[in-house]
Amino acid sequence: MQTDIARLLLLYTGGTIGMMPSERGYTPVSGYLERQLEAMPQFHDKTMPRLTTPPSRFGKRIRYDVLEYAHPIDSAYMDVQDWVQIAHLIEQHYDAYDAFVILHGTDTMAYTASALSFMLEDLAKTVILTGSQIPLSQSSNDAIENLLGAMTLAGHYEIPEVCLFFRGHLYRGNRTQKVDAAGLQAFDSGNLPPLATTGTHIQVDWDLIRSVPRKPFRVQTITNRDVAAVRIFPGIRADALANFLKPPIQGLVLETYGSGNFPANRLDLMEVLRLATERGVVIVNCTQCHKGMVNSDYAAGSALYDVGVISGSDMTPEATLTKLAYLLSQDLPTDEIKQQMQRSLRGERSEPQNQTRFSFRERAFLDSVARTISSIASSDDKVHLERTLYPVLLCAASEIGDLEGIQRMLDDGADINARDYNGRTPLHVAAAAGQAHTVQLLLQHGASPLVADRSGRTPIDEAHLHQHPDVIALFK
Ligand code: ASN
Repeated sequence: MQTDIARLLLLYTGGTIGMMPSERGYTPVSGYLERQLEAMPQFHDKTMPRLTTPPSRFGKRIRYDVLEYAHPIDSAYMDVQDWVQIAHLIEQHYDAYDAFVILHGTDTMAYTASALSFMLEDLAKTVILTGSQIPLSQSSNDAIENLLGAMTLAGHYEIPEVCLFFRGHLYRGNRTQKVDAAGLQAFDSGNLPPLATTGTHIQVDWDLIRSVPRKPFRVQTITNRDVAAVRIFPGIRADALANFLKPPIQGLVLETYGSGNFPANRLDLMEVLRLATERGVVIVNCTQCHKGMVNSDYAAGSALYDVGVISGSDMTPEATLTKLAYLLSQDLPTDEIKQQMQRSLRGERSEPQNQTRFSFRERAFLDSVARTISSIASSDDKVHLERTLYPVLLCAASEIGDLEGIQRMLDDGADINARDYNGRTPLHVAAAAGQAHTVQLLLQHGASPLVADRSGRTPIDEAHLHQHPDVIALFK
């Protein structure tokens, strides 16, 4: 296997991971982290002139530079200007590196991840935030595992999103919340499964990962800090709520009970909300619960919409607050901000599903699309449709082992080595899914086991990675 090198920028902003004990408790120490990494064989191969990891089992090394905040901070000190600074650092170094890992304290990591996800527009590279609950300076820690996991994912996979990696799970950053003050499983993403998990092997859920944008990357900074969040509690005073909504506040995250319920019988509170929305304040209803979404199932919740509050669906308060700040930082009319708040911009909220959704995994769906293509008479349209759809359909059919469907598409002239948007061929997909009969069929029809996908992996690598001995045997 040839050794190739991924270039990674490791940005250290602070947090427990690089802290040392002091008289007043743990505190970040400048320069410590880089010195420490240089001395650790997992993070630096001493035969290499610059910070470089040893080759991974895919034969890839990660060469990285550590860029440290002038004064690394506890993430409780993070402010809007820090988010902007991080976004600008990524922008400055965007072309020089393949991926970015940001070391950050856990306390406000979910806020920074959410804010960055909005500010980094049309991001085409992997950005992963991580940190730890126990400092690297302690002999037993979660720092090594988290940092190594984040670097491995960033160095091997092209995941064009702002992610957060912790304790073996890669999450979409704007879906995360800190859920444990001291436990090592400190983060969770209540409304979206992890994008990837690491363990004996790495499992990436490509169906969840956003596709690479077509437009060039740019940074749109957050400059507006006229936003607030208020957690409703029984007995809340109307003037307390009114204080949260006073000018210059322009956006409020209203954290309500359960599926978006509010004490709607309290006319004093309802009046405060109505007056604020009439003034143009954007008030978004979010649940206090870690899982689930707001809806109009109860009268106690739907009354809010009558006074101009909008639904935050299943967004976290962290994502809602930073999204409000991001939208308010642009010169947009209030109606446009409200519309965008109710749409997914970076996968931070689930799209409404009032229509029946067809899954690419359903045989009947694949079959009907493939049949429609093959029945088209005009040759120009047909060639165009085939080129666009067959690679995706073939990959989908290979994942579920739909031999008949694959055969029909091949008979109809589909290219067996065509790639989907991740550069993966049907053979990659079948090998990863352990579909031995499909692998056999594809090989018989001349599929190549040696083509590399966008992350540099061949179908043979996939079979090894996902440990499918029957598929490995076929390749041999
Ligand atoms: N107070 C620390 C921070 O957020 C907590 C941590 O990183 N585990 O910076």
